[in-house]
Amino acid sequence: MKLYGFWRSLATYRVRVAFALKGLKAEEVSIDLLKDKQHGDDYLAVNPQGVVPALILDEPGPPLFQSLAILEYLEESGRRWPSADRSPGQELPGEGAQGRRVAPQPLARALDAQGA
Ligand SMILES: N[C@@H](CCC(=O)N[C@@H](CS)C(=O)NCC(=O)O)C(=O)O
Repeated sequence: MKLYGFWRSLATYRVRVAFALKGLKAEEVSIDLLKDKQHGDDYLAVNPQGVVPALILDEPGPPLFQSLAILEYLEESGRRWPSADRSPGQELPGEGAQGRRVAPQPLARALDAQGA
């Protein structure tokens, strides 16, 4: 799958968290909102709404956009949460941390972008 997004986009972040929790991987393509790239013809061909995120599926079909619709797709396509069959406190080693570990990434990217 290919995820179009941007480091400071909260809607993209929401999808990234869902991917991390489900143990899924997507190739990420950055659409630089600071340079107005979301309104370029190339990206409008992917998402005519001109916002991120957008998700290209591995299977045939149009791109998905709207972060909550993407989360719904992940649920409906049968991809289960890693700990769905376990109670809190019975997670396998690393499962709980899997979701939490994504938090520092946008901050690190923001600091990189600012040359900090
Ligand atoms: N309801 C949409 C919101 C999408 C959205 O507004 N994305 C922002 C970034 S978080 C964006 O692309 N803004 C660029 C613009 O409005 O030109 C979703 O959940 O996907």
